[in-house]
Amino acid sequence: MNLQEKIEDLRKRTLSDLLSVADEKTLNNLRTVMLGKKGELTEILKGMKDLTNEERPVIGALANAFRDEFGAKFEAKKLEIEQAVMNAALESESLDVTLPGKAQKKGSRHILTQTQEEIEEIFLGMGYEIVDGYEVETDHYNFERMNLPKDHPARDMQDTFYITNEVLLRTHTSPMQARTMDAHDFSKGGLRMIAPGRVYRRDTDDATHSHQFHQIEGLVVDKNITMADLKGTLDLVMKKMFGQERELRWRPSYFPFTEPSVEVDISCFKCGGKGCNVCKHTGWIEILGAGMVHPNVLEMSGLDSSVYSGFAFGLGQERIAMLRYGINDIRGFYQGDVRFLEQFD
Ligand code: FA5
Repeated sequence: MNLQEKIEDLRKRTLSDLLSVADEKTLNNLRTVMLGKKGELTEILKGMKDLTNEERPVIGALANAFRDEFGAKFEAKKLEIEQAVMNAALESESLDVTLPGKAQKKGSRHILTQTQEEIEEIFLGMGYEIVDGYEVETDHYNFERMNLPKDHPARDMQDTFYITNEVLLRTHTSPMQARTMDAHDFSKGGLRMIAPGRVYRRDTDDATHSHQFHQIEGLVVDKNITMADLKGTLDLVMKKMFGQERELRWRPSYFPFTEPSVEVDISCFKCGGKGCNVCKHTGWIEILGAGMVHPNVLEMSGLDSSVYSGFAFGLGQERIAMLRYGINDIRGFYQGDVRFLEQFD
């Protein structure tokens, strides 16, 4: 076979191979077999040097024409393959926009968090600062600085989870009274703060009690603070939370860290005051404890109790949420049941 025939033979084979190629890898292989370093056409072109002067331009022109023809057909085939790959991908990834969608569940803040933020908003509006406390507290701040020395019988009012003799889970947010008074610079003016947070008690869980719940502590200390300031403040806050028509009852009470002390009850949300299982047949639900800061508590923070006075209160956050939303079992807050929580989105 002379060179001219060899080129023609190679051309026929290659072009027929090109027709049947269906993927890019085989296509590239074909090009290497043809035009690579040791490719068939390359080998033919290498043999050109042995041709006569008359033969060389003829064979050269033939080889070049074939190379151009191959190049053009190669590119066309490549495009065809790419198109086919793209079409297959589009086909397999196609979306049926008429199918029903999957609804994304939207999270929301817990009802206790919403209640806390609402109360914070009211106090912020009255110029109070909001402070954070420690759930793991010392006996010193939880009890001693609250006028409850080690052997004080009133410690039994708050059954305690102790971690060591000196460290415990705080039973109330009141230790924040001592901590904020210690940190406050009274030469620059009085103190008004609320301290929301989680507290722990060895209480038996029932519809209105939990061993772990939330309180919001409030404290105002300045010169000339009186019981009237306490009553006015709590009246205003409770009416903002529950509406003007709700009844409040102020009862004399006892807390070692306030003198005098009061407990504030609100008429039962379930029975409206007639008596039921929620209010233990009294018609009232205790919602907060309060009083005038005991002189000992002020003195322990280095304040002169003949110059400074103050009021303090501790709100039960769950009780407030229960009253506002007619929830009759406190355990609902902690069980994470979305059917319960979704009602307050
Ligand atoms: C106290 O904890 C005092 N530190 C409150 C206080 C602060 C008085 C400042 C004076 C000055 P008491 O134990 O009554 O007080 O709790 C306060 C409120 O927390 C109660 O009125 C009630 O709403 C709520 N509470 C008490 N125990 C539980 C419980 N086991 N589960 C849910 N809420 C509770």
